[in-house]
Amino acid sequence: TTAAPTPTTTPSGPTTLSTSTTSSAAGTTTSPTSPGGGGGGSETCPSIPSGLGSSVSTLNDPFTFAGGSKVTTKAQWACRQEEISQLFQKYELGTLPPKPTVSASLSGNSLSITASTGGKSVSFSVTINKPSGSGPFPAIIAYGAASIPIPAGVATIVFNNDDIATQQDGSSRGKGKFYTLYGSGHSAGALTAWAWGVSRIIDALELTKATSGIDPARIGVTGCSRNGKGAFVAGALEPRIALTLPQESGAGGAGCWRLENWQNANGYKVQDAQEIVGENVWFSPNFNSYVNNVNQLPFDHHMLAALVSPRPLYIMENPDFEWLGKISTYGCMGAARKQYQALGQLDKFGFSQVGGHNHCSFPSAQSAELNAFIGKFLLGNANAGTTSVYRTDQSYSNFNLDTWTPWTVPSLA
Ligand code: MCU
Repeated sequence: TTAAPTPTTTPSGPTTLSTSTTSSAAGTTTSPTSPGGGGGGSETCPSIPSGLGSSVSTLNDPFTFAGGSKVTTKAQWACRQEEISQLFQKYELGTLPPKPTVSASLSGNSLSITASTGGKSVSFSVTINKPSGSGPFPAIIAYGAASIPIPAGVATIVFNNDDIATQQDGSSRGKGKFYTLYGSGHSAGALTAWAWGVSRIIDALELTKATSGIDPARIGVTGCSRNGKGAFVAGALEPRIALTLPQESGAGGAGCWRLENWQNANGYKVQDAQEIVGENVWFSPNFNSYVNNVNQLPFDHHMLAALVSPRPLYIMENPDFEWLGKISTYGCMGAARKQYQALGQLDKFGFSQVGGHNHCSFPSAQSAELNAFIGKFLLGNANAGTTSVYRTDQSYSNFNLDTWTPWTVPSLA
């Protein structure tokens, strides 16, 4: 086995401003849209360099802006979240379009949603399975079908994500309703297109909240495996998601590209960036340019969790399937946890890796943790149990998280 590589630094490129912000020499004054709701208020955000910046072989420092300045406050964290979101969209996920015009109608347990923009429109519907009683209830949006047990008092909204963006194999590129609306050449990969779909479901729940019996302010999202990657990205790109529950998402979800490569260099057979872009259309075609040298990326997947923070996040992984990258997900989410630590929000972060079960079959060993997260953050029960979780049933003696995270964790004011 080899130790974590030493970071290499190359000078970063010229700092020009991103197109979506207004510039001044001093930086960019925005009220950060705060993908993760990390801060708030008005803050002068540093401008985002147009280039990739320094190559780094360890996990990128989430607390340093691409331009080099440090994140020391929660308001700056909100700026950094906006930067991280733009970088993810540019190099890996593809662009999340702005909100289209949305209309919605309820018929029984079916919620029909129409999204229109640029003279085109698409419609899709989701099924709402509600507990008995009048509500309003919190709800969990399940990609495909829920493969976690949903507790009493919580509705399930079944989202046919494949209808929005197909994920058959490489030939699915540009297929599905998202691409009907935005064009088959749109940069978004399927994960981004599905997150867009989740946002439209929440738009529709806001429009119908007087009659739906669902509280749009208490929405969770889940999915397993490929759909777990999807649930994670939805939580990252949609700040109205109150609880993000990715299950066995593995590479492209809870795993880090750099750690997957490290595992493979140490004799494992783990899904990595090069393989993943050939297998399916989850990512933007723009990502193809970086899969042979992931050290160029100005982020890794611990920073997908940065976008979710400080909103609650509970990640379930299964170490029995080597392909998922058990050390990668454990290490990557260990780095993710440091971001919640910096925010003083460790009780909103859970990572739990427990084996002894099939892929996407929820083990009872995780029930107390899952119920604590759903109880506390969707049902409003403060005494639902402990939600500060970082757990594996494995032992990784040759893995040292600190060598992979050679940055200081600030206490953000
Ligand atoms: C863990 O998610 C994926 C994985 O990325 C793929 O390589 C594999 O083919 O399928 C997994 C999955 O979605 O299983 C249902």
